Amino acid sequence: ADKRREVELKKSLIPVSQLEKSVLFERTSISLAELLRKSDTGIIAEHKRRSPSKSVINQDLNVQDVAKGYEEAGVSGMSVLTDGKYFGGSLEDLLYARASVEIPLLRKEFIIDEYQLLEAKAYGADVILLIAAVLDRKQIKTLSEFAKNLGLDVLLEVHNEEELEKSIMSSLDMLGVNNRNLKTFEVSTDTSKELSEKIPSDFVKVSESGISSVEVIKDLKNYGFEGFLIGENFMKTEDPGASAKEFIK
Ligand code: IGP
Repeated sequence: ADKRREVELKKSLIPVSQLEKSVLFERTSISLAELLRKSDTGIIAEHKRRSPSKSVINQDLNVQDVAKGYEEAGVSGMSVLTDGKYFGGSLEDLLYARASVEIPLLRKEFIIDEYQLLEAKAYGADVILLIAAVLDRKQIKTLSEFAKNLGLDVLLEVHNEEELEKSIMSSLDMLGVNNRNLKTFEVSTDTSKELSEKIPSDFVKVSESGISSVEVIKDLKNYGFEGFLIGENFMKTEDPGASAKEFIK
């Protein structure tokens, strides 16, 4: 309900008609799913200042430098946290990243309303995240179809089999398994491995969170994963781009 009110508040700040008139609304999105299918590096590097599980990760860097570093390293895409309350991000972060790089950008946010998808498009995103843990099937359908109509790719995130089963539908491009248990904050890439065979092969499989080495990526590739969402492991260093490069070379 809090989130709704926040969205409503924003609505009164920037009317939909104005969002739709923004320059970036006309920009042709790049499909991250297609890049990953072409077996690109597969790394989706995240900009994350802080998190509920770790508090401060890195407050000192500016998002433009982080974005440029990631792009230079050769990542497939970048995830930008726009949630302010828990992660210290903002839509401006997304806009600054868009102004700095060409790679596909994921708006990382708790999305519950179509308005947030219009914002994502207007601030330069190519991909949006939907989290099965907080949405029912009908919401996932409405939101993913709305995103597809805006030309955005959809990454649907699950934690378990139940969430996966209720979510499978053709308006999704990528299925992400979050290795972090949102209740206990425990992280295990076994979650990805366990769910991998239950994900239909027409979706690009993405493994999210707690990925800390190239070995882990190699292992996950054997289970059919083509995308690897990595935040903390890069952001905790002074030069996230250089850290990403270590995973790609
Ligand atoms: C990145 P990590 O452990 O590499 O920092 O994780 C990303 O998967 C994580 O930030 C994340 C997330 C989310 C954040 C995954 N799903 C949903 C906010 C909301």
